[in-house]
Amino acid sequence: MKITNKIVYQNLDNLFDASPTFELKEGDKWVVFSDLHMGDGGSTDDFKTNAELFKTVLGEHYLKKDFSLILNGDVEEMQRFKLKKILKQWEAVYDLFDQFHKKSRLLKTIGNHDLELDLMQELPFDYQLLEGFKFEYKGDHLFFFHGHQASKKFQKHNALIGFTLKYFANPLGIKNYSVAHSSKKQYAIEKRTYHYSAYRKVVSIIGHTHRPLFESLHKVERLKFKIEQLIRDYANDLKHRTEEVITTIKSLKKDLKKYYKQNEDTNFQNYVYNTIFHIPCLFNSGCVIGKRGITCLEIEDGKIRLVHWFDANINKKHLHKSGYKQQQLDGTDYHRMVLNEETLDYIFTRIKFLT
Ligand SMILES: [Mn+2]
Repeated sequence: MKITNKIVYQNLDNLFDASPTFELKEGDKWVVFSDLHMGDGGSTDDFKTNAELFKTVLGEHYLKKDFSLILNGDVEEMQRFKLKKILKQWEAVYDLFDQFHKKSRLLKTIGNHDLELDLMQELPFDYQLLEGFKFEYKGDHLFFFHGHQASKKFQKHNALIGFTLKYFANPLGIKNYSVAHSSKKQYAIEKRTYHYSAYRKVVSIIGHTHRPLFESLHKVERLKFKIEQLIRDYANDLKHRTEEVITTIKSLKKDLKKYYKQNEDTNFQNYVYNTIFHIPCLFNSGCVIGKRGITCLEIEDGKIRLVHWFDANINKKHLHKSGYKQQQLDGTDYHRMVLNEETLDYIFTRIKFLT
């Protein structure tokens, strides 16, 4: 069976319709993490590197500030590790999840690396496991799902295996299916989700590709905008004519050039997904296992933010970037940096007028 884009869109539509809806109220605070890939704590456990950072940020920042928690898939790395070992190794993390579940709220979606959870008679935790869900905000919708549902390989696998056995992965090679390192696959998944979301006039929030997106913008565009903005500030306002701003512009330019060099195979023109208007309908929380730290999305007081958390001992150069809101977590060397921020009202207004 050939999987066409049309089939993928139909499946996303089915998922949208089948997903439960929760109301997002003006004062609600949510943080979205995805792709933790928790393992057994050994040398091949990708989660291990940022585990302390993650635990601290979750417990000392978000829990204390009364955020509710969204875990948007691939929390457990069950393709490579036994669930029992994961649960035991990261007991402290599961304790934190439990605290969110009891104190405020926790919503967890399934990813392609923890699909087997769906087969279990009884989950090892108290909170529900959803394939997707929606937030209704003033009549508009934010649609949360992990993102593998927009991949053709995954759809093909589902179609072949059928419903009851769809998650017995091994024989068809879905087991080692990972898009995190393939630029082309990442782009195809983003593009389909972008077109679907624009058509449906919703904001989709995914993970899966490990690539943070804000208003359907990839790092490349976000860096370009940031550089332009700093130059504009520098030219227009004397108080912005500082060494710090000059250093930041230089370092952002360097980042951008480096990125182009590392991804020569990629057509960056395509990052705007080939539509006449750019629709801010796709967001991606990135991942918890990033080399340079953790990215996440925050939804607070009607705003959405892309946030980067990092350890200043490892990523000193981030400390000197201006033009970004930064904040140190008390008693730690961990820093929170806001990469982008926008109101949901403005985002949905643009979606309404531009689609
Ligand atoms: Mn995934």
